[in-house]
Amino acid sequence: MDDRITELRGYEILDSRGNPTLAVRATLGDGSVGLARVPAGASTGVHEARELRDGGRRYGGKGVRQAIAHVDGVIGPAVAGRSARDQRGLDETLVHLDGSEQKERLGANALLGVSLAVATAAAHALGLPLYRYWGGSQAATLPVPQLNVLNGGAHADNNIDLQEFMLLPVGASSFHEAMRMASETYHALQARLRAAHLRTAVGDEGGFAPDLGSDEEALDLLVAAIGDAGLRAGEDVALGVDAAVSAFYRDGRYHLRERALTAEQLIDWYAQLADAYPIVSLEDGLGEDDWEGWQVLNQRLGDRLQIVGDDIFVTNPDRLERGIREQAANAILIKLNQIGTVTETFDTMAMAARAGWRAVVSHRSGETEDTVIADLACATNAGQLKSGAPARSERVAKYNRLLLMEQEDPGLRYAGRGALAR
Ligand code: 2PG
Ligand code: MG
Repeated sequence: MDDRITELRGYEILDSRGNPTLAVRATLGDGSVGLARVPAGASTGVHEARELRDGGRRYGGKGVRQAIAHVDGVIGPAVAGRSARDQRGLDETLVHLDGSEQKERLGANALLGVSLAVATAAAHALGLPLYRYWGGSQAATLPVPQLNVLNGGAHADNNIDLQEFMLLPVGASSFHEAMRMASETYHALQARLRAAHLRTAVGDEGGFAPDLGSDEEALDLLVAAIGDAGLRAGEDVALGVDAAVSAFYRDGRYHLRERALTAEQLIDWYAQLADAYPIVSLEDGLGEDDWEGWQVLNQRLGDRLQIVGDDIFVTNPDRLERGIREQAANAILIKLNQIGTVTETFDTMAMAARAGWRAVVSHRSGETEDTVIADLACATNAGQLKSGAPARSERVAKYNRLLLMEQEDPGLRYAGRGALAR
């Protein structure tokens, strides 16, 4: 088998918001091909690896022609002839070639496109699905989905402070049962909104953004919808929240819609919500640089909630190491494009696992039909995958990939509630 990289080509395609993004095709000596499509965030953390955008008027400055030129003209020639199976060697070369602090020189989007395209090509060359190529016989777990079905915060024009309310069908016995529970709840929620003459249009991730008066009202609505679907809130379907408050932090306070709270006050409010509702997971409860606040948050609520860091850790091993040392959380959100290569992502996940932390593999708000995160979640036995509502094809594509895997591969089991236990 000739698994040497013979060609890398970048292409400009569109993401789910109609913004340009990068597709990369890797071709190997034996003719195997791998195609990768790169996602893009909206509420991006300041410590993330930087995607390269063209600027100017074209596509409002969001074009990716420079990133493509880097794939075709810089990275391609530099890695031609390398074995596609040496992912670590490839990714080290990419990081070295780029040489900048946050991968802004060649662009994290260019680097990730190449890293993923080569991995996919290598899997094809070996005749393996990507999750088996990555995870071997150890890949055994289908993740609990975190489905964002209701939105507030910066993602919506209503009176809700928290950005994402998610369904976690922890009580299901299989992945397809989990998706049925989630979909039935989603439709029950839609019916309730309709009956109350509230808006049922959906946002970027397929969740509703009704004009509700408060976060508590949103949580009441979700609990009611779970009941309408004939399910038990907490037992069958639990709730998760992404507060995403990084952007609201200024001068020692979190400036929510109608209140300005200190970290301690915000934590008090989370504790009240956790008492009153079946919430099991809280993401980005505090800001991306509020390390002290995170410590308090984890001390106060870490024994009853999964405390997930997204913007604070940005899938970065250095930031995660600090988080583990300071016991700032007990779980990490994993986004490939926050760090920029497959190997660094695996290293971060391995570090989290060694510390006994949980990992939630995640989409971005700007997505494509690419399903690589489904394979990543399964390959690493992460146990959880956040991919939006059970609506809009770029979200459902990931869930569909897992639904097919479950039916085709008897070696895979649904993680269930155990994914959240320590
Ligand atoms: C988040 C993500 C995905 P974005 O905050 O977790 O829901 O949003 O991709 O816009 O950063
Ligand atoms: Mg988040």
